[in-house]
Amino acid sequence: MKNNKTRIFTYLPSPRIWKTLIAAEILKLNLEVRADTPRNLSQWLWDFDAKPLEVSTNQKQISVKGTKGFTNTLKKTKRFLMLNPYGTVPVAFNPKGTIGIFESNSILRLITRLGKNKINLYGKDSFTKSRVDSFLDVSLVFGALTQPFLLSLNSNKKLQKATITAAENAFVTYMNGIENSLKLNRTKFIISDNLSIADICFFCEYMQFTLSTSRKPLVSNKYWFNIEKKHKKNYVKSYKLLERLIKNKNFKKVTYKTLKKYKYYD
Ligand SMILES: N[C@@H](CCC(=O)N[C@@H](CS)C(=O)NCC(=O)O)C(=O)O
Repeated sequence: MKNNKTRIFTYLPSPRIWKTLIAAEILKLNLEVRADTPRNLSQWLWDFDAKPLEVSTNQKQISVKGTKGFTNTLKKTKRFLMLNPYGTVPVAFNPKGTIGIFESNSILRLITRLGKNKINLYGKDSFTKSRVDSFLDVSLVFGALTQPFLLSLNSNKKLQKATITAAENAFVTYMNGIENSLKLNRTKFIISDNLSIADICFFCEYMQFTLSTSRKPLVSNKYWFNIEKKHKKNYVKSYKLLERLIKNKNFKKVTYKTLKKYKYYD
């Protein structure tokens, strides 16, 4: 049977790929998801035809030392790196395996484009779509600036004060913009009174940050504090939006198992 599904390779749970899974749920789009826990993923062949190493055939593989979130050696194929030159997960592939899409926001855009005839989550015209892109871009900047902090919370190396300060500044900058937009435009969602991928991206990027920062660092640290708790009072509208999104049935379907553990659901 011909496979016409978009394929995703990722670790789970991951708020980064939740972006895509939530959009796919809303758009009723079937995806092929190949995934494992972060720990197990280093025992996989990273390829379009990704699979656990023990069942992999004699595919030529390149051993690459993980740099972001993976400390051990990863087995990536040449095809994987041709399709996905930064070598990161999550990654999406067209059904034939000739095009790779990397960066979770770009995968989210892809899914929204594929499902555009069902519900328009992107926006009706070029200006609205580009405004959505603006929010997706600031989310990526926030994610990139806070990644060193999130990774160092789980590391055995000492967390530097400068890393905490950089993450705090990134959180405040990101949240200020979301809050200003909601307050000044008086819209129900970020772009308008309709849900868009800007909201999905905001929800997941926030979750990526808060799920990690709610835990104390592995190695106890005198500079550490809960960044979110310190600033929460300044973001009333943003937290209202997050509360509304968490109750949405499509968000709940994708995130329930993980968020229940963090007491977001009873
Ligand atoms: N901004 C990227 C971040 C992706 C990323 O950093 N992925 C890390 C895992 S957290 C990775 O694939 N690392 C692979 C490696 O270290 O080689 C996104 O949103 O997709």
